[in-house]
Amino acid sequence: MKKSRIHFPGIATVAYEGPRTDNALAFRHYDPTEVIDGRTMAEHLRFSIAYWHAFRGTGADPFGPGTIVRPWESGRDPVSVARTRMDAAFEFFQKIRAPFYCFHDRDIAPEGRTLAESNKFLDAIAAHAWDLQQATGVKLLWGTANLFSHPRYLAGASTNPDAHVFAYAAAQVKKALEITKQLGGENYVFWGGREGYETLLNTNLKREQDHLAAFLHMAVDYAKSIGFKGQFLIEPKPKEPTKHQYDFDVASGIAFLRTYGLESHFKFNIETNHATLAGHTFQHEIEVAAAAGMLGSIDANAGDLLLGWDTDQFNTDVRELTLAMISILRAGGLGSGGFNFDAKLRRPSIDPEDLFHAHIGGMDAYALAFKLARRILADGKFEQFVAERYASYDSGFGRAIETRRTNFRQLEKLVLTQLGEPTPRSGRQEYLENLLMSYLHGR
Ligand code: XUL
Ligand code: CO
Repeated sequence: MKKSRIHFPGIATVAYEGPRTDNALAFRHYDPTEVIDGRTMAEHLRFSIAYWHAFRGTGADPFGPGTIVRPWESGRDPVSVARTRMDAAFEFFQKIRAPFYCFHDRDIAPEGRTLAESNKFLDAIAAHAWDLQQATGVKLLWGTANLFSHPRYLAGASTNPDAHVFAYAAAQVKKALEITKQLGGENYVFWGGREGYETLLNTNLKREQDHLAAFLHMAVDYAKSIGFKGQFLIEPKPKEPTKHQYDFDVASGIAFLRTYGLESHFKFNIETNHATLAGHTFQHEIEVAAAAGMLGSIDANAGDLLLGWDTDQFNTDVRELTLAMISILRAGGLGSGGFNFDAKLRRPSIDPEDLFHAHIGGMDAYALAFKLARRILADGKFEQFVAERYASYDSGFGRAIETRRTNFRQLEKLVLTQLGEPTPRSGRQEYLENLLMSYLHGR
C-alpha cells in the first residue's frame, strides 16, 4: 500500500500525561497501556470512533448547511474521495488511540445509481478498509446499514408499507452483513432509523411490527448461513426521526424480541441520549438490559436536558458515567461490545483540532469513571447497603417468596399469628448520595 499523505498535520499521537498536565491535547485519565487486572485500559474500555459523525459530520442542522469543511472532501470522484477520507480516518484513529471504529455502509462508500453499483463501491472501499485495518491494527467494533437517509426509506425500511422497500432493505442489510464479516466486525447493530410511525391514520402497527420481526429473523438466518459470528445488537430510541419508534427503550425492545422468539440472538446497544429521550437515565437502561442478560454495547454520548432532541454531544459528566460504569462492571462488562463515541462536534467547532478535544474529553471522562467505579465496587459499601436492605429475603419466609414455595394463605397466616405490623426503615438516599460524592471528589 502506498504511503498516504498526512491529514492532521501538527497534531501528534495523543499521549497520557496525567491529571495535572497543561497540555490540552493529552490524556489526563486514559492511559491505553496501563494494565489493570491483567488487561490494558485499551482492552477494558474498547473505545470506538463513529465514522458517521467524525468523518461524515458537517455540522448541518435544519436551519442551515454544514460548516465543517475538511480538505480531503474535495474531489470529483466520490469513490476516490471515500478512499482519501478513510486514510484520514485511520490517521485519526491511530492518533487518538482508539482501537475500534464503527460505520454504516453509506458512511464509508457512496450510494450508487443502482444497488449493484452501491455494492461495487462498497466492495472497493471495504478492500481499502481491510488494508488500513491490517496496517494500523484498528478493528471494526460493529457495522450497520443506513436504512433511513435515502428517500426510498421515507416511511421506514422493514416497516415500510411497500414490500418492495422491505426487499431493498433486505438486500442492503445482506451486503452490510457480508462486509462486516469480511472486516472482522465483532457486532452488527440494528438501529430502527425510521422503523416507527408518524400517524396511526395511515399505519397498521401490528403488521409493521410483524414485518420488523420477519426482517430480523431473516438477518439471523442469513448471518448463520454465511458464518458471521458477531453479536447482533438492537439500539433502542423512542422517537426521532419518527414520532414513535418501535424500539422505544430497552424494556420494550426485550418485550418485542421475546414476543417474536428473537431474544437469544440479540443484545442491546444502549445510547445515553436515547435513554434520556425515553425519559430514563443512562444507568436505568443499562440495568434493565443487564437484568435480562442482554447488555451488549454502548453508544457513548450525552443529550442536553434543555433541548428535546438527539444532540449527540460528548459526555464529560463523570457522575453520570460513574453510575453507568458501576452497573456495567457489576454486570460483568460489555463482552464483545465497547464504548462507541456516537457524538458530534457542535456546528461552530470547525477545526480538525476540535475533533481531538472532543474525543479526548469523552475518553478521559469514561476512563476516570471506570477507575472510580472500580474503587467504589472494591470498597463494596453500596453493595453491602443494598444487600442488607434486601436481607429479609435471604432466609425464612422471604426465601420462600423468592423460591415460590409459599402462597397468599400461608403469608396471611404468618402476618396474623406472628409478624404483625412491619417496621419502616430509612432508604438513606441522602447518606448514599453523599457517599457517592465523597468518591467523586477524592475520597
Ligand atoms: C441515531 C443513532 C445511529 C445509530 C446507528 O440516533 O444513534 O447513529 O447508532 O445507526
Ligand atoms: Co447510536
